[in-house]
Amino acid sequence: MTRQSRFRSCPLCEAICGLELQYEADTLVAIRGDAADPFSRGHICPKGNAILDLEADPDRLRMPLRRRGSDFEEIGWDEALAEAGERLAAVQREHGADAVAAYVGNPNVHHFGHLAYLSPLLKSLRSRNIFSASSVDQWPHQLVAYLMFGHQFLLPIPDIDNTDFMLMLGANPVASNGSLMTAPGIEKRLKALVERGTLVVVDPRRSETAAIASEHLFVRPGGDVWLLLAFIQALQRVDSPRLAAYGDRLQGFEQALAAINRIDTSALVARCGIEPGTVQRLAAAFFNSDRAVVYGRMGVSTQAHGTLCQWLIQLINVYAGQLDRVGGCLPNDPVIPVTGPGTSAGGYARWHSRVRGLPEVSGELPVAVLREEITTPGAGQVRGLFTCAGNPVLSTPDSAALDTALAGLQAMVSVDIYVNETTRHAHLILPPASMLSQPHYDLIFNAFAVRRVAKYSPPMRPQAANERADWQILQGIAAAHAEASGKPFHPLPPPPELIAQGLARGGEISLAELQAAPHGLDLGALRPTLLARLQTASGAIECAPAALLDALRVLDVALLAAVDSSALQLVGRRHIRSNNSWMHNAPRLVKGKPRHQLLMHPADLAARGLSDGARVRLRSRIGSIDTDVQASDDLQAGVVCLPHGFGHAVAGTRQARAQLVDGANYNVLSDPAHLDGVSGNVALNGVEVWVEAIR
Ligand SMILES: Nc1nc2c(c(=O)[nH]1)N[C@H]1C(S)=C(S)[C@@H](COP(=O)(O)OP(=O)(O)OC[C@H]3O[C@@H](n4cnc5c(=O)[nH]c(N)nc54)[C@H](O)[C@@H]3O)O[C@H]1N2
Ligand SMILES: Nc1nc2c(c(=O)[nH]1)N[C@H]1C(S)=C(S)[C@@H](COP(=O)(O)OP(=O)(O)OC[C@H]3O[C@@H](n4cnc5c(=O)[nH]c(N)nc54)[C@H](O)[C@@H]3O)O[C@H]1N2
Ligand code: SF4
Ligand SMILES: [Mo]
Repeated sequence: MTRQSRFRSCPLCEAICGLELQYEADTLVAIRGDAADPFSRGHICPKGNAILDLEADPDRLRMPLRRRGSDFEEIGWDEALAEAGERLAAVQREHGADAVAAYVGNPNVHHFGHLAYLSPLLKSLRSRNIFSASSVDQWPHQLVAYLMFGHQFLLPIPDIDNTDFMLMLGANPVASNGSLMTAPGIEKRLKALVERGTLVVVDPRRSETAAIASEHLFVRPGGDVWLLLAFIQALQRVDSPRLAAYGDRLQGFEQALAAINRIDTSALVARCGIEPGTVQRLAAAFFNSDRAVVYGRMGVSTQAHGTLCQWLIQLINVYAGQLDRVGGCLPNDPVIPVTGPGTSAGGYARWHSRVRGLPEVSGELPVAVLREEITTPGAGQVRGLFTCAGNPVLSTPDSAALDTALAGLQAMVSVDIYVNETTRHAHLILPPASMLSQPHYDLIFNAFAVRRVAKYSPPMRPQAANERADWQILQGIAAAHAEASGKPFHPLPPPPELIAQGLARGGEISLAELQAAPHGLDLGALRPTLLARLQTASGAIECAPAALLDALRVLDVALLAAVDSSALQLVGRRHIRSNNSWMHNAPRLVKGKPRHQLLMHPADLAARGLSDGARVRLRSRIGSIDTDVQASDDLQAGVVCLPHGFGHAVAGTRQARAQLVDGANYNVLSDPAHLDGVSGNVALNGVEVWVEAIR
């Protein structure tokens, strides 16, 4: 049979690589990187190939399931959509709008049909209890962009291909392929940077990225805020001529510097493990580079001072004149605008969670409170849950308690392709058709890309009669919910029309032009647009938001060393063959040596009489898991490292291969009270743990 190549972008991670999918009739038979994609130029990682496994997976749901006792029965689409809407509406009729919560997971941003059609459903629900994976991830980035630039998506992207000096904190793009910097084939880009300039990585582990960097600095988990404060203090030894370029578009800069200068950073080594001399050397090197950027990601966001860290990072870039400058960091201005008129600028503290009173960010509450909102009685208690492409039982804190709480819900409706740790609690599961049968445009990742790029992905194969597209399911539930609640419902047009409308808003390129370029278009490098696009009330960059000055004032003055000396600090890691919690059913990705182990420094092993390979119990303040240790010199002593997304051996799931994968759930240990104080983002990293042998 003849093979035909079809092209689209990969929906599995931020890198949005171009894929060449080879079909025989409408059967997918092979995948490779699309060499003609001007952005990814043939790059592909093991996950991209594992789409073959996802497509063929016998455990993948094809029809809706309805709970019957402890099992599920298959039902038809019309019945499933009507029942989903009615069940959620019934809870709200009895207990009020806030009694239904929603949790929206990471894959939503990778599918146009999810992202664009979720909002009518969430609007119909009108609940304050909206949660997402953003509050175990990038909230500090969004909040700082909102407070400083007036829009949550005015995110400065490091100009990785044009910079000469990059200070990278808490990111491991060689394993993660990027993140808030869409840069396919990033390892090559970083190696090129190391060849022409300097890449300094700050991480408690000598990560895969640290291993290829010009320099690696071990930092104490959660200690970066001190490093960044000392860095700004050191920078000020030199006047910055470039600062003047911002003119009156800079508000509160002197005030921010004064607040920073009041902080005593003399105990730097005790606080973050880095010598003051090192900081001074780096600050000088950064300042003396014509094109330089500081970038911080997961490791500095999902920790106790996430928002302060992201703020200080932007202030450093401003001080050196590198914000909105080629070779520094600049927001992308994508062909479908994500900022400006008609977009949601974000928000902060417009309402608070019922039980703990934590502030809203960008219209959502922190997922750290989901469990308590379900289990704490009273008016507004959550009794129903809608999840879409999310697995909070493995991905969010206090997992064991959340797992129990989900089992007690009055109604739970999930849009998902698997019966997994979370959806096994649902009363209804509605599985969208394969993304390969759907049109796609990357609304978000084009906006975070290191170049101005655009690509329209058409359906790779027709949608079968018994399949429903993601957008049809979300729209179907929204319509049924509206009808059951006596509200009007206005459907959106199908995806291609909506994409065309978005492109028309940008006014740069049409859908027809994109359709004529199946490998995508490269429209050039990042360009300075931030100053012209600021959405703050003052029209200037707000350098001294009150919430951040307050947080700086109360920055913990107690030295971390005062804590229990037998405790270790737990941090996470990603692997090139992992995708959060949900691709462990793909044989291509799970073959080979196990990767779930707790990495531990030999000195920490010896101090506990443990040897490499031992079975151990890992305890935190709120939970404990059993796992295997592996000795590693790549860690600082006192820090242990465990990947998240494991813990599949539980009853009631339907993922036969994943069930056999070794590894326990990290988030049984993560503490819903250990948060970034400003945003409420969970401090997944730097969790205090104790390790003991299992006898
Ligand atoms: N300890 C620790 N915890 C972490 C992290 C960490 O570093 N350490 N990382 C955090 C981060 S950054 C994130 S983004 C979150 C992710 O948290 P989540 O988004 O909650 O979890 P995922 O593992 O991405 O689960 C995705 C879900 O979507 C389903 N799915 C996959 N494809 C589709 C599809 O096309 N349609 C639908 N409807 N469903 C689909 C999968 O079956 C799975 O149920 O985890 C966070 N949790
Ligand atoms: N292969 C693979 N790729 C992925 C994913 C995946 O699961 N697997 N997930 C995707 C998702 S949803 C996201 S959000 C991105 C995340 O992508 P990245 O932001 O690159 O995240 P990580 O790979 O978790 O790297 C975080 C690093 O921070 C370090 N760290 C921990 N605590 C601290 C600290 O206190 N200070 C400092 N300076 N560093 C610290 C960790 O050791 C780790 O090396 O990756 C995406 N890409
Ligand atoms: S790097 Fe990301 S986008 Fe590229 S093939 Fe791998 S999973 Fe897909
Ligand atoms: Mo993420």
